[in-house]
Amino acid sequence: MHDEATSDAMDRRTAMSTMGGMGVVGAAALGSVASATSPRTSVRTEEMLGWNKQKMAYELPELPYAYDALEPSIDAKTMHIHHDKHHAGYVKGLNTALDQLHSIRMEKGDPGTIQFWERKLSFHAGGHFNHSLFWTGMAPESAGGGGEPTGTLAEAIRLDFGSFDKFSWAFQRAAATVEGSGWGWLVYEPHARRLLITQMENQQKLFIPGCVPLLGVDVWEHAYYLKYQNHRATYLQAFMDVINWPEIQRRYDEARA
Ligand code: MN3
Repeated sequence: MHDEATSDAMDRRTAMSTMGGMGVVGAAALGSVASATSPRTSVRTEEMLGWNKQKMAYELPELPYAYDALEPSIDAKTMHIHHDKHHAGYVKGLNTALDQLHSIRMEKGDPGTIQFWERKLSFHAGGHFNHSLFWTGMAPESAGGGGEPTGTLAEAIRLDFGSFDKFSWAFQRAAATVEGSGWGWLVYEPHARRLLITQMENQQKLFIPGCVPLLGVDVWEHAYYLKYQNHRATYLQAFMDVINWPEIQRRYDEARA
């Protein structure tokens, strides 16, 4: 949609450092998506990120539930377009960027386009990893989606934000006020060993390097406009009803291991 213009405006240095942060931690966070309550308990990292070693390319992972499973919070039509078109587009863009950079290294491309393709790489890799975390970070209410976290994650949220309600408010406000297209995140900051709420613009900008993404909500208009139009805050409220807290707890445990 706005992918071309917005991604090109990015500083390459930011792109690469952010890419490194999200790439590594994104993959780590997806390391063992399987959990006792996850609908697909045998999913491994390679399957989740759709990395095909034979083809040396990424493939679009399937949704871990039916397209209409998150109704009424997220409608089936939005899920179809979002997953099959938008997420698929990021996977395609990521593979194209990797191919182009490979060609340049093989002296079959124009070295003058390296900055262009590095920016594409950062943007589309961010898009692919973000969405992979997004789908698996949600679950139908019938499968335990929504409610509040329990255990060590609940304790950490109380410690770092005061209470679950204060966290919920701050997380929704941060996501609601992302300028333009982007994401709201709950992340683990490994140096202070604490939780942070952060904003992300586009698919990668503003993300703090080293932080481990735990819970992300997509606030690009394509994520909510069909059902909620311009009411981003209402969409965010509904998103809280389908958060897969056992999976977020699992990522939190993995980040601290
Ligand atoms: Mn999206």
